[in-house]
Amino acid sequence: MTIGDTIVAPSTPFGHSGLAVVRVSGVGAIQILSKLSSRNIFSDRLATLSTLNDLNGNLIDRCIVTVFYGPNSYTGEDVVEISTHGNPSVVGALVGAVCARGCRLAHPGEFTRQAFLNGKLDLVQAEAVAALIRSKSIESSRSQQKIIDGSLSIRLNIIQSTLSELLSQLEHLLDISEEDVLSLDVNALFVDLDKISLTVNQLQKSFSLGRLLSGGATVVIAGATNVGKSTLLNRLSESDRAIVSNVPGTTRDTIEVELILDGVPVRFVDTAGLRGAKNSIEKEGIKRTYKAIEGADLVISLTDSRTKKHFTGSDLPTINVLNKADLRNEMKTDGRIIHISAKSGAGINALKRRLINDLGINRLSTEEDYLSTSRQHLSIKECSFALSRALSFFESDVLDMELLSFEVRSALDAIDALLGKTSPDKILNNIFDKMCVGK
Ligand SMILES: Nc1nc2c(ncn2[C@@H]2O[C@H](COP(=O)(O)OP(=O)(O)OP(=O)(O)O)[C@@H](O)[C@H]2O)c(=O)[nH]1
Ligand SMILES: [Mg+2]
Repeated sequence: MTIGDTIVAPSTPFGHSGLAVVRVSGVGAIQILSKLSSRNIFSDRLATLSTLNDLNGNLIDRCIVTVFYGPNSYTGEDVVEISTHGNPSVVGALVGAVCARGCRLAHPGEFTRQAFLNGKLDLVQAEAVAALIRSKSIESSRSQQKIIDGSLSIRLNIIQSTLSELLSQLEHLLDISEEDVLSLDVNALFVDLDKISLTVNQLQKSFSLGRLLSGGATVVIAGATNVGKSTLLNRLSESDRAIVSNVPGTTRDTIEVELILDGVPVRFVDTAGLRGAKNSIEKEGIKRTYKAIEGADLVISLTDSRTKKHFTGSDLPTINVLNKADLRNEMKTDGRIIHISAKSGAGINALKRRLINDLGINRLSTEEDYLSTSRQHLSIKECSFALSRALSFFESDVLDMELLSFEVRSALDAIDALLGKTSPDKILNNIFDKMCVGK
């Protein structure tokens, strides 16, 4: 290790603020701090007021510095956190002065990558750090915080160690005589594998809810022209986001608004009304409506009269909504149709409740652990497939130990990859490069 492996980055966003934090990590972190502050001794984790100067002795700022000696730091290395006044020039001068002392600028996510490489976090926890920073609701951040604390890793490590144990038993049996193999308790082996398979399948199923909590859902409002789609979007978002008029064909482009429903970010998309389009601009608008429907999780099919049909051109879950209830003076919900008045707001809460139910938001719990990235989902699926192939061998009269051992090894490899024990650089780059600089 050289001082050049020491990294620096602002950990707070660029701009004017009360405070800004600059983080330095690596073998030279404390030596650099000593040079900037002309002070040699810093107590571990004790916030200390220090005057920092650049290479030419010019004042940068009077700052609060905190030193975390490795390995008891976020990255596992010596870390210095410097709180300056929140001014971009001060932050720039400080980062420049640290680099002038031999440090280099950190890549996005490099502090967390370092923590991962030093065994402070596994890959599932590192992904949760990124998801926590991106999360749009307190429910979602709490769920990621639980994963950072290790709740999901504990479950995955139990699966990992049980599979390792089973694999070593199987490999041992492959090495010994046939009579000894015959003494194997096949039933016990089946029960153990079946139990792991059950847990793995539960985790695999958790992905749809985990993705919902962190990534949110998209709801498209579709229907004929003039039924009140834009009025509904404005009502839901309590804004004037979309133009409303009694001229059919007012909305041409898709218009998006994001709301948080019980902790889940839901993107509502207002669309061009569906009808035999009169001109090329409207035709393009309608094409975009269909494209929006393709990428949605649910459609609100809106109409404004009992005599008009609901849009049925999609296989997605659909909520049929009858608007302009104020004109008919009726609010009852008949069957699966929800009556609303987008104009007055009547029925909007019932519509929201139905959305929360039909999107699955009401099944979310911050007590549960969810897989939430496609990478995690892919690994757990591989593990689940390998285990179900392994279990299928027990249906034969003679248990093929070699094939069984191969599938248990595949299941174990998938869990190791999920935890980041065997992840190639390409996958690591993909995860850490998407994180912020300074994290
Ligand atoms: N009385 C009544 N009028 C409504 C209601 N919702 C919408 N309107 C009116 O219906 C007309 C059309 O509303 P929009 O929201 O522009 O309809 P749209 O479906 O977006 O229409 P396009 O963009 O042309 O497809 C406007 O005059 C609205 O004021 C409602 O609940 N009650
Ligand atoms: Mg409209």
